[in-house]
Amino acid sequence: MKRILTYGTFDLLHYGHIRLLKRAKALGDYLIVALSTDEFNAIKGKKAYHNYETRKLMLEAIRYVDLVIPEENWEQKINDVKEYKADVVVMGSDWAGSDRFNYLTDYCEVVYLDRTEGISTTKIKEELKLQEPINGIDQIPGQDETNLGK
Ligand code: C2G
Repeated sequence: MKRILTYGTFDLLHYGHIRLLKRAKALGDYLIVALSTDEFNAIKGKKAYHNYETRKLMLEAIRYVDLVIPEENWEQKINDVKEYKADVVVMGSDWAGSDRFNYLTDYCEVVYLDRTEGISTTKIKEELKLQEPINGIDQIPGQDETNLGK
């Protein structure tokens, strides 16, 4: 059984995350996601919209994910690779060549998959800030003001 390990915050889950997880799982048989805790996010200078438990719940609902473990610091990766017998660590290409991951090649294969362009948690947050508040009535296509409530 080929075991894949990946790391991330996975806040406001979007199709870039899903595509990464799908392609990571396709490299093996078992996918472990080390999910950044809220405390580690603070160290990374990130504040997730959803807390760790919620982000974990959402990841565990994804068919490609077999196990979610906490990512609590930058230094745990070698132990994770050994403890979970990971054959491959997979990250998106924004991490390609990073000192945070390249040293792991002494312990396992390291694969960087193309990052999905056009989507990010930051983009979602920024664009939501610009949106007009929804008026609370979901307009059914073709429905106009005259027949509301009939
Ligand atoms: N990702 C992607 N395409 C996007 C957005 C994200 O492929 N449009 C990938 C990232 O490259 C990463 C994973 O999805 O591999 C999770 O992304 P983040 O939640 O932003 O994770 P990050 O903050 O990069 O945390 O120790 C490493 C860190 O925990 C990684």
